[in-house]
Amino acid sequence: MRRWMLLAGAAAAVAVSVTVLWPREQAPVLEPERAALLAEAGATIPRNRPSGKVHEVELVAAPGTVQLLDGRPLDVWAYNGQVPGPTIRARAGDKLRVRLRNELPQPTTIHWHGLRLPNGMDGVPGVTQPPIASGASFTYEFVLPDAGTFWFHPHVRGSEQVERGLHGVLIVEPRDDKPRERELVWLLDDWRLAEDGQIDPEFVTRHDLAHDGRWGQLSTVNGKVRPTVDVRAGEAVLVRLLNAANGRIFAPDLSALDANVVAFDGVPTSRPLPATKLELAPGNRADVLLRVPADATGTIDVVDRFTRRPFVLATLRVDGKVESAPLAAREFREVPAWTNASALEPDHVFELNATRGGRAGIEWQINGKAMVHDDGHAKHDPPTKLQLGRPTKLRFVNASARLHPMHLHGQFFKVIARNGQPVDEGHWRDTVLLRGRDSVDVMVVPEDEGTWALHCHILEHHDSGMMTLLKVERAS
Ligand SMILES: [Cu+2]
Repeated sequence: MRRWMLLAGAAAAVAVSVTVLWPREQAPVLEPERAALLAEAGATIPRNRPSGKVHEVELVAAPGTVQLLDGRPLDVWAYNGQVPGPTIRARAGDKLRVRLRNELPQPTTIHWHGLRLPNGMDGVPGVTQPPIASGASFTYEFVLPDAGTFWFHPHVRGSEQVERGLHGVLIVEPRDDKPRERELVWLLDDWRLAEDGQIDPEFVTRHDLAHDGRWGQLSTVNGKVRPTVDVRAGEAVLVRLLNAANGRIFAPDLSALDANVVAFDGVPTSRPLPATKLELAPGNRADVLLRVPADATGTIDVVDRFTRRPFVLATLRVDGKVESAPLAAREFREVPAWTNASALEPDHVFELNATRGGRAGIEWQINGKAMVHDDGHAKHDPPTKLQLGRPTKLRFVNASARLHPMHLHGQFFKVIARNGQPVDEGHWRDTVLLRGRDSVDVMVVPEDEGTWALHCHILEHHDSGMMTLLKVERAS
């Protein structure tokens, strides 16, 4: 414990260059209780200033064949012929410029999951950009304000395109070059295969919609079933975990290791949070700093325990030993407790439920409305309006018995209550899991203008209508 406290002390000394969010004349005018919430420490998350550097990437989305799972040839759709797609590593403050060429038999887009970026670069077809037709190209370009673990994937027919293999990790490195622990990137996914061993081409089935989306019979780490990863006794390793599955929730058990979550959904936590009940819904990321015990030998299995049938996700093989060096200093972030917000009435309530309708007979809705958009053309009602800079309380009410990981584009939010009980998770999120009949309150300070998607990240629920729009604008 003492070691962490020392680290937290060191963390305060890590300099972050930030931009002022609003020029004084544009600062939001707020009633006193909201102004107090905005004034709470950490209520807005600082951004790295633009560095002036550009990081260029070429991506081609196309059908292909890869050696995956147990090494068999598998027909996929892939970025640059790889599943997972190429890991993009850029630096906070740099501009990322990605030229995407669509060689798929369908239109596509890329959504940059968890990033704070200009609305026009968010990749939501029919809302922030037209879908990119087969054979066409589009260039995404934006500054990376936050160091952390993010990912990218299509926002057109995600239930098919993400499942067929279109997804990749975006790691934004901190601005400084300080030495850090060895890193592992673990993209978690699952696969529903047909009898011929290929990806089952029945997407968004009635069964998927009546349940928690498409759950496959094979789970993988970076496309491999139960990989073995070499570690050394006494070694500290940062594992960047990401759930890219359509529907499956992962709960990796890291209790055999001294493991702490140091960032969640791309933002540093307020302090190291013991990774004892780690749960990753589709879209979630957790950076876990773990220490292999100094006396470890043989192998250590990392077991998934979300369902009643635990299975081994990956095996660590202890090969050699190192002197346990002190952990590198890292940045933690003040996260507002926002305890005074529990008494506030929610500004907006989103009820989640299903009804009969749609192509497969079940349609998922938010407040009684399905937003159908799977062909890349969105039909929707006027968006819910949020005021720029105003701490806003959103309530999700799950009127169904199914799971719904709710994802908000372009902003981070904090969970402040679950089923009426105040909660302080100690970290920000962009995706929060609701179990059946759950009610969850979150606070968000919208900091970027534009029309942002709010949807269930179970891609079958999403593609059958479980999405709505929030429009962030300045008070007039
Ligand atoms: Cu859902």
